[in-house]
Amino acid sequence: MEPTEKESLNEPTAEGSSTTDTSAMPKDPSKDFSPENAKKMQELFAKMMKDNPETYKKFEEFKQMQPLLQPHAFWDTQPVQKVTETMGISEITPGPIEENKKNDISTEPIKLAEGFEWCKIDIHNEEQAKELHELLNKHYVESDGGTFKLDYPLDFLKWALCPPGYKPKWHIGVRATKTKKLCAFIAGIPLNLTIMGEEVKASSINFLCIHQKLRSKRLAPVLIKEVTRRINRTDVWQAIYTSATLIPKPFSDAVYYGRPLNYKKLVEVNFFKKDKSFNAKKKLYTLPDETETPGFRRIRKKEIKKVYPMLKEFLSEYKVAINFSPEEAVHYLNYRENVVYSYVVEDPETKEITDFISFYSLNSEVIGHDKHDTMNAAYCWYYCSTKTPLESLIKDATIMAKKEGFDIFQMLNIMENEEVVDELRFAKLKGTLHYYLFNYRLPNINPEDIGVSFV
Ligand code: MYA
Repeated sequence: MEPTEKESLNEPTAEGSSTTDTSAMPKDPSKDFSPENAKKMQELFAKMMKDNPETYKKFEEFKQMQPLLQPHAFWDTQPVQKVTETMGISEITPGPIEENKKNDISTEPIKLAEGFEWCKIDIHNEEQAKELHELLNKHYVESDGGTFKLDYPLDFLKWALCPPGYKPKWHIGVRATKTKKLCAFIAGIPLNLTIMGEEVKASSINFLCIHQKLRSKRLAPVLIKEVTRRINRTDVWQAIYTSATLIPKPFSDAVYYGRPLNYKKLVEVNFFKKDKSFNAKKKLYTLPDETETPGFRRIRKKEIKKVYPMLKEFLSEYKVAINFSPEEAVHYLNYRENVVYSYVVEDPETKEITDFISFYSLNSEVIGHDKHDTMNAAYCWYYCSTKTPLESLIKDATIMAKKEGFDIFQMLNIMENEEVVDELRFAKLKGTLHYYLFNYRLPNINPEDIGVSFV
């Protein structure tokens, strides 16, 4: 606080000075702006917050949401929840924010800036698939310091973008008219959700990417409007998406956990900092060579049929969950080398399938390292358990991931994941992933109420 302001604030009023001598009275702490008092007030506030974890949580949420109170030229025009709606001022009834009709949606593409044109990206066309792969590898998500860059192999992209019933028209590219170079992309993928018990036909949006040279030119809103238009033309009005960027307005925020599988390498690539306890930690993170649950083994394609009803039942418990069709379950959950790794527990006596767990593979390029080119990460995908405790299932998944050559097993604190992190020696990683719904009102929910995973 500036001294002038402090002095003027502490000045006795004309009225006060003429009637009472306040010099002997203790200062009103709310008007004492001395550094000592500020420190005291801070300590008092911290103690108050510690004594009231619920209030503290609300305060932290509020602090985090501060940027959302700023104007958002694009998002303020879209049917998404406003931050003020979920601050507990009024009750929220889950449901669509606006109702529309397909025929009111333009059949014409949104206008692009001069020098750019829309194009369809056919991932099954080798040339176009390579272009997309190159755009994403060069310009998609990288870690803070630029040390790691996610690497989406073509097989992975085909799997992620083309589930049964996928819409080729929702894989949208932007090219420079002159050079025909692909410089931006966004993908819509159909999916069904269950939100608070309601079945919602929706889409998920992923792989929004703009060439670094074209950033901050308001191209992202144009891509988002075009994918919205194309999706709306098929009579779908809701979408789910995640992003590390905070925009109006997440319905939940999840954090990442990582279980080192190859601790030495993770330290060498600087994913974990080396400290005095390196040897102790290396020992601590050692896993058994073989899985421990009797009957834990790789899934056979025909067994997805058996897992499907179990998984559907399991996911129906979550407030926001994916609602797989049988065909989607085969696509997303079957074992695919280098893409998805899926396992079941077969009861050794009854031969019944009782549990299921899967993870997907997503490696990062390690930039500028002389010994390592990639860091191989396994990401927890879907699971359901009827007999085996989740802790044992995830432990066996980490053992399999280690055997398959992964360096780390990562997961968000969605589903029941947080329950096992301490016991299985997961470390909290940096970063938050915000979960969003488009055109759907929903009170804030906890990550453990989410049953949708993203790649
Ligand atoms: S999340 C992955 C996002 N991609 C990356 O992080 C890759 C690297 N970054 C980039 O390529 C660019 O920085 C991007 C922004 C493309 C992200 N989600 O063009 P701009 C808003 C939504 O000048 P750029 C994923 O793929 C920003 O707040 N909006 O910005 C899910 C501002 O709006 P406003 C975002 O930096 C995507 C405006 O864009 C994001 O050059 C889900 C500025 O535009 C973001 N991640 O490009 C998309 N980042 O002024 C929404 C910035 O209002 C889908 N912005 O604050 C919605 C549902 C649509 C379908 C509905 C169907 C019913």
